Amino acid sequence: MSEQTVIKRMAEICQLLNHYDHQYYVLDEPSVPDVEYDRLMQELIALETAHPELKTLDSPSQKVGGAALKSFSQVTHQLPMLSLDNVFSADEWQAFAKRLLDRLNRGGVKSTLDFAICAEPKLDGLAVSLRYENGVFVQAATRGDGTVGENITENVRTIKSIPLRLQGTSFPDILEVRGEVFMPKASFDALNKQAIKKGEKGFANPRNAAAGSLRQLDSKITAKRNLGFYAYGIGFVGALANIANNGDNVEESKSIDESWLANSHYQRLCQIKALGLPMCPEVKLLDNATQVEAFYQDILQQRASLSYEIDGTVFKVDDIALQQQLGFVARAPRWATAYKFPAQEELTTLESVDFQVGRTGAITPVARLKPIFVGGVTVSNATLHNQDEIDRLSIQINDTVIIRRAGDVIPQIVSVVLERRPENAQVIAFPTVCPVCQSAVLKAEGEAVLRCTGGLYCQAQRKEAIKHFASRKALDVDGLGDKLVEQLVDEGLIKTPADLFKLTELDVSTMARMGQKSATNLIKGLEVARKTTLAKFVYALGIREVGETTAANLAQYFLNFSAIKSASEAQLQQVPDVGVIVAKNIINFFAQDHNVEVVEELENMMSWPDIEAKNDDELPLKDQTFVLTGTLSKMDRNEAKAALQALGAKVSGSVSAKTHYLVAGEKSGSKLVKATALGVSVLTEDEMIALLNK
Ligand code: D41
Repeated sequence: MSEQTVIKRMAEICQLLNHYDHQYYVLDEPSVPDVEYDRLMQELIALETAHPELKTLDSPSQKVGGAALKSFSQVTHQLPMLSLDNVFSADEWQAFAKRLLDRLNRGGVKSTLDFAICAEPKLDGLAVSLRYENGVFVQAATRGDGTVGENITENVRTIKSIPLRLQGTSFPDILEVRGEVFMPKASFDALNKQAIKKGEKGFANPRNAAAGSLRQLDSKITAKRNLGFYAYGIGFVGALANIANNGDNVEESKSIDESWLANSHYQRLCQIKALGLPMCPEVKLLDNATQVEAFYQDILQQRASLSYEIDGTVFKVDDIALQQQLGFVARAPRWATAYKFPAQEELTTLESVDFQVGRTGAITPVARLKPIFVGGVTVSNATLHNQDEIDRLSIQINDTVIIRRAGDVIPQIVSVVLERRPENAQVIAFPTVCPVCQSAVLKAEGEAVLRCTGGLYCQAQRKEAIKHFASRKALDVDGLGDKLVEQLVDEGLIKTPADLFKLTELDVSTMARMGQKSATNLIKGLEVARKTTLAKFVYALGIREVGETTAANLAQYFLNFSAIKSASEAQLQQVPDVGVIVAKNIINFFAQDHNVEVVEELENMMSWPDIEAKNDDELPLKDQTFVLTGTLSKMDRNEAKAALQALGAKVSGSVSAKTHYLVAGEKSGSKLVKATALGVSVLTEDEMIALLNK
């Protein structure tokens, strides 16, 4: 690179970083994901290292963190607040550990990594310093640039978990506690729901919400925000001069300053905890560095079910004497590092949009993205849902977009970086006819989705209907996956679900890429699937908005299939969970000639027992609403659901104030958080089984 190019690139990066800083720290409106910011910063630092003569005094690399706002007074930290180094992989952690060892070895202190490590989740909040004098909370400051922060005393005073007076009597005159202020996930969700209700746009994530709440000039607003705090370390510790002047107290106050401090970081956290300050319950003291990877994996597993947002783990050499040996580089201690999780947000471009036709004819725009590694997987597609969503994002083809993949949640497009819209950006045009069967498309009043009107004439809808019919929760046809359904339809062997039962082994085995064994398996699977239950059969028909629960309710209410087929709209509405719309959908389904034909064929080829009427005393869980979440170990979720429903319980998919019980399996996530917040009774799997057996 020529010097001219370097100068130009550095200026470009500085301008971008300053711009992002302003958006992030001043306006609370982040415009690019953190990784993008970090990448630019790394690039700038690399260029500055290679060309020190080009480094400017006001370079963004010189201020880690944002400048203090004018409206808050400034606080100079008595001891600077350091920053944390990052590693992003097992290899990088190993390299960090090796550097640790080399340095300690050089000093002749340690030759193996056999020393304790304090392991902490890395909270995604804001670092603050709390100052206590004579046990009384007197000041709180943001980290700011590490040297000077903002005075946020009045706001921090409103955080319920932060004591305004320390417990006990054994503490130094002056004690600074460092930790992270954060907003619990449940509070964040509630706050955003409220904001959206009021037509405001809400915060992008819990960290921004915490930052926004701490930066309120009116602490009454902060007080309503339900912020949390976990201590991660100790800052300045010392004796008060005015007490030292005061005769008798001299000896006493000197006896309890630095000497109060334990010589282990973990013990120090416990000391702070004993004074009444919150300590993160997941913090663990590891015997040695070999346990680091396991802690990281363990916390990564727990991530979704923790009540607070984290973006990685932090590992610290526990022994303070070793910490002192290791010292600092620039602003970060050599004895600690963050070991971060893969980024959950990344930038990529929207290359094109395809339109998929679903089982009910809904036409869904699917974003084809330039493949991008995010949240631990490579993402190349994301749903755009419907026109409303496209309008909301104001997204166009060739736009730069932010993709988020958190945990096992399907990837979503969070927003568009409008300032990067290229000249060749193209408005996304919806099809005017069905892309599969060319039938007319229609948008029902009050609905956001566009639908193909082709019904079962549309090959896409037919395929989806058959896939649904054979799916696990429906007839669960062994040996019949989605790919095979597509092939059977494409080769003209089947047109309807009923055609499945007319297939012969010969038909199937002569198909392309089909072995004799698979053919035999499929025919066997179909033979087994002929015998089913009324509820599964009704569900398998794929009537719009008739899910498993509704199908089971219909079966339980009408007891046989003829009664369901011939029920009136009014009768249908007597069934639990069936409202006007679902009742109309059912009537509509049985009014279509092609459906009647297929259903009659199926009735002749399949069998299921009628259901015997139950009286109320056989339904001990009548009117009780259950929600299942997490992984159950003794029965599968569908079995549990069916068993609960058989006793009259309602099983719902989402937790609300009307939920009676949440059954929480392993790795329960947001539903458990919500249920706890709403005071819903939580049952373990064993407790549910006990209830079923009672
Ligand atoms: O949970 C955190 N975000 C966290 C942040 C943590 N668990 N420990 C931390 N430890 C430090 C040192 C090692 C410098 C005392 C930190 C931070 N620093 C930190 N947070 C923001 C800047 C630095």
